[in-house]
Amino acid sequence: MKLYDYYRSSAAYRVRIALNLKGLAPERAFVHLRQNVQRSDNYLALNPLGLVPALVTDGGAVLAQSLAIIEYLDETHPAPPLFPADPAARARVRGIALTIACEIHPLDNLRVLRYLLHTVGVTEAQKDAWYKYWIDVGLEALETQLSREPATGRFCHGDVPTLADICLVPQLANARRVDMDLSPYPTLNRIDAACRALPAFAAAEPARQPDAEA
Ligand SMILES: N[C@@H](CCC(=O)N[C@@H](CS)C(=O)NCC(=O)O)C(=O)O
Repeated sequence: MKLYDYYRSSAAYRVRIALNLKGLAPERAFVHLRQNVQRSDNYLALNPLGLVPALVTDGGAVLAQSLAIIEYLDETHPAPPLFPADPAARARVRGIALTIACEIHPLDNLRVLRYLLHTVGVTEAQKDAWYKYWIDVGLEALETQLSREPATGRFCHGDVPTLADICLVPQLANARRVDMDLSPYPTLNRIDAACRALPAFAAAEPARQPDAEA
């Protein structure tokens, strides 16, 4: 397998965590997002979305979308499972993951921020406020949900890491990178700390990747 990755990509960070949990170490290629390599002819030929991550499977299929890639890894390498067994529990885990992957992350993607700055013409300060606003809206809802639902355990769902945690940790890392105040989210912070204490999560952190920059 080959993972197209970028250290600061939170969607790629999700896939790195899942690979580590599964004990998989594919070949890696690094796509420098701030230098716009995702829009190069070579990369677009591989992944017309122009986004990372992409995973080339052992069979040569090119997979895009981090959640689809993680489900593929879970189906092809079932241990340890990244979802609980019960259908309602699985839906809860997917719901938490999708709150992050659909309701927060796309609004703060690099291409959206660039559009706001260069086409809409907002100031840097307005762009930063946008970025933080959508993270806060999503995290507030997640904090309420996770703090009151009994299914929440040491991790987002029970005491074993799932896809929900795989999405939460990179999103909080993005928030910390822009110095957001995360104190209103004690449940999310507690789960984040429990995850980051695990070697699979720790080894996936942006600063520990071969393409990391200061
Ligand atoms: N929904 C996609 C999102 C992928 C995505 O947005 N990746 C970002 C990095 S986290 C990217 O490649 N951005 C490049 C850009 O915006 O130009 C997934 O989960 O894989």
